[in-house]
Amino acid sequence: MSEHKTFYITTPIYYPSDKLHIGHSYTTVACDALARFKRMQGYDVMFLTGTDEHGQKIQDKAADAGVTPKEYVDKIVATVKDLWKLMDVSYDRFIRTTDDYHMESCQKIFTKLYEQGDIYKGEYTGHYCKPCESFWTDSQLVDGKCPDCGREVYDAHEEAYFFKMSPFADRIEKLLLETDYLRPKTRAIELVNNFIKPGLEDLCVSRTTFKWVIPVSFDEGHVVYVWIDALSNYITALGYENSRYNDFDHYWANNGDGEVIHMVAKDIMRFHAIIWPAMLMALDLPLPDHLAVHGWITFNGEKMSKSLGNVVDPFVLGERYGCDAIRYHILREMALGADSSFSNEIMINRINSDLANGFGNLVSRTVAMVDKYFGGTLPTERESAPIDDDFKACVTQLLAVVDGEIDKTRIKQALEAIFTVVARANKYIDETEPWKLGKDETKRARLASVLYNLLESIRVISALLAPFMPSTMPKVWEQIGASENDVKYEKLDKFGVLPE
Ligand code: ME8
Repeated sequence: MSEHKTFYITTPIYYPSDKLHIGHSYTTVACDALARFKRMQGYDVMFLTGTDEHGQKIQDKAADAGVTPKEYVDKIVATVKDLWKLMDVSYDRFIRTTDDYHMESCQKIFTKLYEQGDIYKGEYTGHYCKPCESFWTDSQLVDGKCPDCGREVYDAHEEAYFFKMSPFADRIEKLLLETDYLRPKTRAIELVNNFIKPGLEDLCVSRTTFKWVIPVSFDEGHVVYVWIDALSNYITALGYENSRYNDFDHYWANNGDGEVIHMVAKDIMRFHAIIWPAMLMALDLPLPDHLAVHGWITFNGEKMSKSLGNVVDPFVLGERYGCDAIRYHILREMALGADSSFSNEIMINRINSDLANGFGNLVSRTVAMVDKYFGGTLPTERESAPIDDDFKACVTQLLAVVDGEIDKTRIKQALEAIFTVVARANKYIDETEPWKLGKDETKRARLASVLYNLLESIRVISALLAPFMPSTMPKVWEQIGASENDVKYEKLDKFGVLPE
């Protein structure tokens, strides 16, 4: 891997209509773990998150609260930033769609698409779901209700601008079916069958009825309707069509020598799998490399959501269990594509079995034995045994396995691989029975070898876990006497790095 490869990763920009919950924390923490892993590998990383602040719903919420929309979102955005601090999220940039530079770029993008003929003026007739802020056509409704949340929709008619999607249908179909853009790819067929095969419908991209939005610069009374405003954040935040930042060529248009990944949940897959590529094609820009789509965190079988009100507050959990335990739990439970149900019980079991009994036990037993038998420093005299070879191989091969999973955005599988080696290390303790060796004066060299091998396995395991549990691992390094240098990426497929 070249030292200069770039890695750009984004979360969705969340609606600051209410406080965020553990579902939003999942996507953000998953992106954070990937960003940290890539930084550890030496990539030049840009990790973007932010908030999507316009729209009718926020306008209404602010009115209910008796404050201006800006006052309303400012307050929530402060809690969002507090949450990412609590969760140890190492974002490099935070975009707010109310930032001047974004609004200006978004207007320019809209105007450019209009002048090129990709956006035209027409009349909108359809149905609107307020909680989801989505417009639907007749054919998209399910039993006359919103296909996403199942609630009532309202009839809507008005003069509006449309983005012509059909010219891009073939390219999008190929992108979904023939490339590694969509992860997991199993969902590509469903998208193609539901949205592309029936004929890609033009997208309504303006409204006239609400005020808390970006105005269309060339037509007073029209405002940019959500998806152009929201999706363009991924490039305006790098400086596309603005002078606030100058990173667009570096992180986005750095063709072939960089990677761009968006992560979202399935609720907004369609926008990122179809509309966003179409916008980029119309703007004649390179496409992102991957769209990683995860399922929903559910609670009693239903999607956890602000509008359903069945949310788990990450602040409460964080204070009770600590941020790393929660990070570990959500990352370990959720696989790309599938839903994952949340309960305190599952979380506590997971923390007890993997973190306390598995990894915690490995570290505390090993460190206690080094103390008990050797006063904290191993003698240099050693004696290896054939049984060591398989164990060492397991440890030195782990890096390649984890790298492979991370490259495919398979975080759960990466953690599973690491915990297989945790179990293997605990098994090595049972096999070598150091407590018996400790009773026999003639076995001191053998005992020292066993404990050294265990310390080495902990060095590798903890370094690989650090992107997922960033605050705990430095404490482990202190306990095993590992320096910053010992836990560098280049040293994780080697054995014998800790000082003898
Ligand atoms: O959709 N399980 O914002 P949003 C897992 N502003 N992830 C969940 C989740 C759950 N129960 N609930 C929310 C928007 N999420 C738009 C996005 S992007 C250009 C614009 C996460 O506040 C998940 O990542 O409704 C989902 O896609 C996102 O929050 C939706 O956040």
